Amino acid sequence: MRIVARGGKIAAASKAEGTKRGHFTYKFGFLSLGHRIGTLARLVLNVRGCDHPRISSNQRGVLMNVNRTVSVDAEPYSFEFEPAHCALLIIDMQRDFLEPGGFGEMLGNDVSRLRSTIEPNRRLLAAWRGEGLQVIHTREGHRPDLTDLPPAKKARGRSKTSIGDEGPMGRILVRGQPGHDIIPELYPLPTEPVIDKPGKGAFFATDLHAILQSRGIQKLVVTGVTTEVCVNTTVREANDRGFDCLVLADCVGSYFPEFQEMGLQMIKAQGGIFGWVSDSARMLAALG
Ligand code: C5J
Repeated sequence: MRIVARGGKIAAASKAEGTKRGHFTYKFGFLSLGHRIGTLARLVLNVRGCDHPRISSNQRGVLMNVNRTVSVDAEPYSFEFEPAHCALLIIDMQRDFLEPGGFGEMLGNDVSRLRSTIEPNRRLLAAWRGEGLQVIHTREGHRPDLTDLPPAKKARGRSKTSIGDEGPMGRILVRGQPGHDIIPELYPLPTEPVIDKPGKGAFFATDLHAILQSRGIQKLVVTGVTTEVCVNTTVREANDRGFDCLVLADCVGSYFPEFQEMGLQMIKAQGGIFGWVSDSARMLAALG
């Protein structure tokens, strides 16, 4: 068992098996000394009656101070957040939008423009999960009976094959179909909420707002696709509801380079009219 104090983090790591040093075993019954110290630290740090944990335990058993302030280099100026009150919101990283042979490609789009976001998202997600922080995923799609699909959305585009029809990966943007699911590289953990949204914005006709409020989330780090459609719509909805959003440029993608550029410009313009823009390298550096 080792206890490490590093920067803003309080770390306690213990081996699953009792660790023997000479003849002394640090494991007592079914609780290791590491667990006991972690519990004590939680009690001490929560003594002021905070609703949300002041420390959290990540997947490596590391206890980190999630109430420290993290400052990320961003435009138009630094984005600051307390990890306990900030969630990573990953928008619509679905097979039909990103995979070759899916609905996006069927419409004539170059999916490689979206696929370039997978690796930065994967690294960010691993680091975020590693710190024990909150992750929420969204998927755009509809009920199998299409009762939540507005006729206007169905008709838009005048495409021969549209939402609800049989597509290359099952019925297009219908919940439960293979193409509607999230790509394997970023697949949600069972503990991570998945918001099924019928619209472009993640707040419209969903329980996202209630989830954020119940978890004490005030700030969002937003990634996913597409930059100018569901990412922008969600950031604007969040902004109007009082949330601060940071968008990571290399973790959001568009089929159209000019929309990628302008979609990000529009968020950070006028002193951050909708939010902040940075990238995954600067976020990872800030997480430390
Ligand atoms: C689109 C989305 N582009 N997730 N959906 O239709 O941005």
